[in-house]
Amino acid sequence: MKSIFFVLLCVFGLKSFAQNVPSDAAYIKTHYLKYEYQIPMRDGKKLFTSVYVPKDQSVAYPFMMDRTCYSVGPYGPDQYKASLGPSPLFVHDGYIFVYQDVRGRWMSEGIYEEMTPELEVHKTNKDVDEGTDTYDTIDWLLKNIPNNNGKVGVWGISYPGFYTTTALLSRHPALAAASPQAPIANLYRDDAFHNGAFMLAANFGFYPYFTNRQDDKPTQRSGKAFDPGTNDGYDFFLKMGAMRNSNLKYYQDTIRLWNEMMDHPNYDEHWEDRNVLSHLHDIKTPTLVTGGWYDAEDLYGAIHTYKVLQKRNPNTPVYFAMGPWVHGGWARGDGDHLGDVDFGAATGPFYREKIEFAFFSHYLKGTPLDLPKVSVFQTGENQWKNYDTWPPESVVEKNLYFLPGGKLSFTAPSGKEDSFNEFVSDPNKPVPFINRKTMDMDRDYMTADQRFAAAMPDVLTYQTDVLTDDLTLSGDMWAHLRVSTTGTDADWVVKVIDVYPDSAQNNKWTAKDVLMAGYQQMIRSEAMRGKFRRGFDRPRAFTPGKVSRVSFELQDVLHTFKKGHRIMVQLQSTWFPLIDRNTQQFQDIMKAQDTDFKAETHKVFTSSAHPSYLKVKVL
Ligand code: PG9
Repeated sequence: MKSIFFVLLCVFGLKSFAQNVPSDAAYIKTHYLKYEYQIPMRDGKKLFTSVYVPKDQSVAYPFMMDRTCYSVGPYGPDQYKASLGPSPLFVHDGYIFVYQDVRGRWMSEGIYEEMTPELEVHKTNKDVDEGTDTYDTIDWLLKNIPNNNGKVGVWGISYPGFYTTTALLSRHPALAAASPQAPIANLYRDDAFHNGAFMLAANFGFYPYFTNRQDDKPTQRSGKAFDPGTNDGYDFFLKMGAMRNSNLKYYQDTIRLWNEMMDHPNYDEHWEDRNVLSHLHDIKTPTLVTGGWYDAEDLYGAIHTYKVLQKRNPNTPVYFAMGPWVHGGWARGDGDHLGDVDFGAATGPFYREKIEFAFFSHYLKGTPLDLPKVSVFQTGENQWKNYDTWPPESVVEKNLYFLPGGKLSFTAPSGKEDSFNEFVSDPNKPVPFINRKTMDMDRDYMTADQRFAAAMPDVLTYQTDVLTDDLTLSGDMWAHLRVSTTGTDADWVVKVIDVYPDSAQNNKWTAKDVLMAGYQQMIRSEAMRGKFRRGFDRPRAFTPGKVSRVSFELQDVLHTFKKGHRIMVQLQSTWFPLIDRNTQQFQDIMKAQDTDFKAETHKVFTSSAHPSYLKVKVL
């Protein structure tokens, strides 16, 4: 979803691409006046800001602001956006809408930094970051835009979600409500890497288009998209070979932000500077954090932004909304299905009206609010659930053990034999992450049918007996593996799957060539680059043949495996081209040569001496 399509979505407004949501373009032209400003920041740089003001000046209005790196276009006082605000509800209720190009992007001055490092101390006017830019912007708006009611709301999705989180760091007294949605919290754990494995498909095509300037010269010109000449990413990236060839063959070191990822494969100061979570203290602004259970980009960011805000600011109202959505899926469409999977409810309209609009209307206009702190959609059961905290306090931790014979059970292994499963992992013949040709990280991969992978010799499959009762997983999961390899590094991919019974019927969304009978719906998946098992900042080689522990977090879920279904876990060591290939030799993979990629034999142990299991939270 981070492909050019998503960038276009952000530039021209999520809703203008929406299904079933009529564009407000005509209403906006007749009911709002647009103004454009260059707002001076404390260091003198000017940020380009569009302001849409209701023509009806009989009442005072709050601000709704979106700070973005994806352009506030269209530019020109007579060129209007086709949609304003998080949803049409805001347009028709009346707000002053503010859109700002962040520092160094598009028509704003300054130099752009990926996920601007935030400062804890600001000694001089040169000490600027997104928090100070937001503070200066709010101050200017309050003084220069007439007929405002003195309250500011900020919202944004993904990168704009990060700018919403950093708006909280402004700690401006007029900031009355904020909603960081799928916010990047820690770029290393969100969009760039997953437990040290590089998110290749998501990032490769993004940066050429995203990079429309690398200087302090405002421009309306967009970046130039890279044309791979194919939609077959598996073939394209396999032919590209080692990661260093991305520059040797295509980018020629011209894209700074791409090189920043190539140059920092380990978690280091570069990434700590791009981890905003440590700054989320002394926040007074009521906040609604929104995310999607099937967000392939910033799932970590949504969950951890909520958890840290709520834990470190106990006296501030912090709300959490998670639905069965892809990245940004709550902002458009009905949210009633994803791929072949039917959620049986119009989750999108419900969220936009009863959660998002109600939240901002209360804190910016004083309307009554009856909103639980936590609103989460329980897939499988297909119902909204409300709690005071997330995860719910009533969960019980249990271990789901990988057993001999491909069994998965809450009963620990007992045999004396040091049982294991083994497979040859060949990075030159990697397991595909999706069962179709694509150059992108297609958003439906997170719930896609995994039957295409189950039959592969380099995919291990473990599954429970048929469930005799419904079983709900709620909260985070951890994979605790005991493994060995003949190499000195390896990736470990764990996929948690809901296996439908043979009696399952197709639904109206089921693709024509798919049968829901026996469907293997992925509900959570994660990769771990084994050399980081001691920490993402301290890579360690495996000793060939020696049993090693590899433990890693899979992001939170809320899913009911219905009676008659099975729980399945698939385990593999390549997942291509979602993540880059591991040479399976202990080295800096970003600098590896094509000849470094070697097949190795991996073992996953399933014995009482070396148990492998998922630690899950059962509701
Ligand atoms: N998740 C997208 C992104 C984040 C960080 C870097 C590049 C892209 C986004 O949608 O903004």
